[in-house]
Amino acid sequence: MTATKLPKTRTGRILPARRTLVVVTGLGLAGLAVLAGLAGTVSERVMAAAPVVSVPGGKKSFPAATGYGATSVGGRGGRIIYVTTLADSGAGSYRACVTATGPRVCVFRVSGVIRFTQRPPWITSPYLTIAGQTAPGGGITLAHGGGRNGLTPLVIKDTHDVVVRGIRVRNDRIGGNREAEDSITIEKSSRVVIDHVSASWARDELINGYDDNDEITISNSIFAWGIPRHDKCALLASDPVDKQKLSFIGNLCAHNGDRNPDINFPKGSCVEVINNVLYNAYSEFAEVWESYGGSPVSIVGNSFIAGSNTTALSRGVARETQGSTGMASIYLWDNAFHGNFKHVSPEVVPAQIQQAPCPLTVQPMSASAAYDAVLARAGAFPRDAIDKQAVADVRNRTGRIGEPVPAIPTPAPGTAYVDDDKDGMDDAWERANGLDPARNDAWSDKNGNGIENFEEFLSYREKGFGL
Ligand SMILES: [Ca+2]
Ligand SMILES: [Ca+2]
Ligand SMILES: [Ca+2]
Ligand SMILES: [Ca+2]
Repeated sequence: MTATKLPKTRTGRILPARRTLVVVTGLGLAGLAVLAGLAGTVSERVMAAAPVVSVPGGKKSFPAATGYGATSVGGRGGRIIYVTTLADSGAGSYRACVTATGPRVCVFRVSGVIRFTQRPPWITSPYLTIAGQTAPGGGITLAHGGGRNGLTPLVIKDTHDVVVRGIRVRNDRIGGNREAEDSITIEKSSRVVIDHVSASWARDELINGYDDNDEITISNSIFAWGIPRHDKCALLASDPVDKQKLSFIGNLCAHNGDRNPDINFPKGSCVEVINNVLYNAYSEFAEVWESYGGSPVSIVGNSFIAGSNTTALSRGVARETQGSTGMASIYLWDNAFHGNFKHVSPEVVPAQIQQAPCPLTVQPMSASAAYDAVLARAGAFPRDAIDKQAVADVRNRTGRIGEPVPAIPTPAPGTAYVDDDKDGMDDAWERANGLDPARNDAWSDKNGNGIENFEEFLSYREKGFGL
């Protein structure tokens, strides 16, 4: 076969004959120590040039925000609304905060499980920040009560500019009439950030983008243990209408049979799957679909790691051509594969492209550095028993899909910081930083560095968790 007869990708940018074998050699000593004793290789076939990075401009949601959602306004400049009860509804409830209108920030004065006994609240009004980092003790977990209202606990729908950070969403398994549900659904919304969130025990995806979303970031989160036999990490788009920009960065998917993640977007989309740790898939890790025109996607610096449910037939990067309406454009760079499975499935090769479909929004870490970072810092802090178990399972290559069946851990109680001026910031921290503990100065910028006092306070809280 001559080179001129080899099939080109749709973009015509590369011929399979130009494939080269690149062995990932970027493991530092720490990474090697962590990976010591693993079966399998740390290698990858790629036929690609190093990625181009272009960090988007504009004011970030918070200093560490990354990805296409990073300029979400969230609740900046808005009301500080206290959550003072774990009750489903009423004054001081989470429901009252998220269903209020206008720019607003939910600040938690309690810790524990907020269990919805009615249909969980939908977030449909824009300019909202859920600041789980403010909670005392062990933080906040959203759950549902099973039965007729055992529905997706966190729904962001028909809205924009929503930032959700530092909470857990743990569907409960109780109740006999539960409908299929996600842990988190983002539907027909734009400029949404899900960051340092943990989700488990959904009967559909742990996180699911549905319909016409755009400018979405899902970062630094833990999605572990969907419920068999529909145990799925992330369906990044379902039934997309228009092209989308979406970033999936620094997450852990653990103990989910497939959709780790699932990628099915129209042409012209910018989709990036960067620096994630993907553990113990059964049928598939990442799946790239073509039923909406052939997804363009950059899959960069991820670790694909076999667990006890992974078999020699499991696929690391898969291309799904059922209902194809156009070939996908798949850019692979610096991914690490550990264990005996089909690392890059053969059907992927004709769809591989030499350069990322869109410039990456972040400078990627090496897969091994990302592995360490994700295991150290992903999820909601302080970590609860489920996240600790998920992370330990990755480190030890232990655990199984669907097991164990835990009770939802009850976050430890704690005492909220003193905040007599009710601006959401600890008055002692205010004094230490020259702010006014007798006045709401959440949205001014005392030190003139371009970051509002309240966002600086949230960063301080996160440092207290070791983040
Ligand atoms: Ca779903
Ligand atoms: Ca204060
Ligand atoms: Ca103040
Ligand atoms: Ca500042």
